[in-house]
Amino acid sequence: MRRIRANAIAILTVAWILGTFYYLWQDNKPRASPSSASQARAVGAKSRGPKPAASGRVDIRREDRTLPLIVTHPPRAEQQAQLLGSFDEKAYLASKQLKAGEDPYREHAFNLQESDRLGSERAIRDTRHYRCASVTFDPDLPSTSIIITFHNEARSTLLRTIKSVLIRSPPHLIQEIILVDDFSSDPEDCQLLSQIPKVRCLRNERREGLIRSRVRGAGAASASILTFLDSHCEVNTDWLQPMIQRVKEDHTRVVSPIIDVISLDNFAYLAASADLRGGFDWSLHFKWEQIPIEQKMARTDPTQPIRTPVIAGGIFVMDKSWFNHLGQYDTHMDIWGGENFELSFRVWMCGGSLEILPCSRVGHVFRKRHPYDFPEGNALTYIKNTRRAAEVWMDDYKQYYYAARPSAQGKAFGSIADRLDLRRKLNCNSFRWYLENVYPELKIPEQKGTYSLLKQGGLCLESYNRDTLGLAECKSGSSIPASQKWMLVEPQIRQHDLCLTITAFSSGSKVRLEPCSPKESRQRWKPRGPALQHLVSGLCLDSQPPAGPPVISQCRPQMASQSWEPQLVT
Ligand code: LR7
Ligand code: MN
Repeated sequence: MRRIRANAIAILTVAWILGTFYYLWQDNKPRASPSSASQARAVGAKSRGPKPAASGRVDIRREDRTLPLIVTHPPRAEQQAQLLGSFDEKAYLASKQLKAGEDPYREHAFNLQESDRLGSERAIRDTRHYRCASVTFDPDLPSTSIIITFHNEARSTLLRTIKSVLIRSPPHLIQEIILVDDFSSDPEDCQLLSQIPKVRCLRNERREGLIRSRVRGAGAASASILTFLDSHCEVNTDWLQPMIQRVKEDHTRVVSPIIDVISLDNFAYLAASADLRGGFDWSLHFKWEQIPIEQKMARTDPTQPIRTPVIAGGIFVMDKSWFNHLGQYDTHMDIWGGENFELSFRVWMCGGSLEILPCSRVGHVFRKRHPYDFPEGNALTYIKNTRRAAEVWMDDYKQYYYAARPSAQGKAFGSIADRLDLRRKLNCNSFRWYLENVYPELKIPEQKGTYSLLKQGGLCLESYNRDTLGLAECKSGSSIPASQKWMLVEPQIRQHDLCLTITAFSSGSKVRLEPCSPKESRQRWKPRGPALQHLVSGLCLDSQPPAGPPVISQCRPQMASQSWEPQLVT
């Protein structure tokens, strides 16, 4: 009897182990989505990636965690005709090819020869996490107007952008593709493309820059959702549905894809990391940065959106009435730059949110220089645009922008009255709210030359270590130790990145140093006469006469033990 029971337990254990392995294997197995297969069938076979096996299918290594590339035959002639209408693709491309001996980088700051060689479409690797293929979408997603502004874009990259959209999007989701030709030298670059079904072409009478051009495109859009793209992109498998889904669920979301890299040299399509979000430094320079570690740890599902403090700016989806309600763009910004900060601050501060959707991937040709001219000069234009963003949205924090970009001071930026009005009308949050709730990782810079001693008679507040503070004889000149130097940046009292912090909210609680955080209410102080009052508890910094370790106690600013005379250290 005992033996039978032992055998049964052994069999059950083995079955359980095998079952667990099968489950894990299923979960890790790369799967091809039906839509990626049918879509790839419509795509040309000019892949420069790994060679397909006899089945036409290339197996990507498991660690890649992406879907297999499916390379099949180019679309049949009738499919092509349906897609392009009367448009003569060959003639369009042939009339603008690179001439022998010409520098292929000169005109567009990427290798035009390679772009032309690729032609108007090609298969690209599906760079999504394999789990994206099993995400489902509402059957009744609303359609979108695609808006592409361009100034002297190469014909082959522009056409590839458009065709990738037509080929890799469910047709019923594409209401139209609006091209805004920002006064390119050859009006035919745009005009000829409007022979493609769904493609419309608007041409500016003069150079406006991408900001006013996008506003014009958005104004002409007939769909309820706007999708902005740069003019040198290739959209990837099922790029559109995740973005429209998120915006349909909540119209205040503004969403971006992960932006893959198309090499400016050989046009290889390279997967970008899925762990990045948009950030910036105080000079308003955009950068990709790692998702904060706590958020990364909390991400159990790789298909989930990533909250981002700012978007790169060129590729995003936004509800049209929300775009209009929030004030479109600042149309006094010229040519290029800064509009992504202005839009990002505005969206967050005025009740919306920004996210990157990892199941949506769009390739973009990143360049090292601008291939076009700036009528007012590149630097001045960037300063004008970012100054407008800082002046309207950054409140007192704009001082850090000016400190990081001293050349911005005194430069013209026009009137911002209408944008300030807009901010008031929309009843937006403060920049401090944005820093605390959206971008606490952006550290307040230390300002040089603003250290003070905090004097009480001949004694000075000193930190011996993080936990122990006291009063010690004030030093002067070059012998002042760092432990006596305090930076008074309201509401914080700082020593480098440590802040004077109360340990509890009751009278008699000790103070110590803790890493500064704009969210931390135990670090907020305010001068009250000669005293330093903790904002939330209302209690004052007190050295417990005579000269004991400082605590907080009921404010009696006239008392010597609560009097802290700041003395600037030069
Ligand atoms: O005068 C102009 N008129 C235009 O229509 C200048 C440019 N443009 C067009 C241009 O043809 C292109 O289609 O505007 C688009 C953007 O110009 P790019 O490609 O020279 O800009 P970029 O890719 O270097 O810059 C990024 O930041 C810009 C800040 O103003 C814009 O927001 C771009 O859209 C944005 N691109 C992206 O976000 C794609 C990902 C790159 C990153 C990071
Ligand atoms: Mn671009």
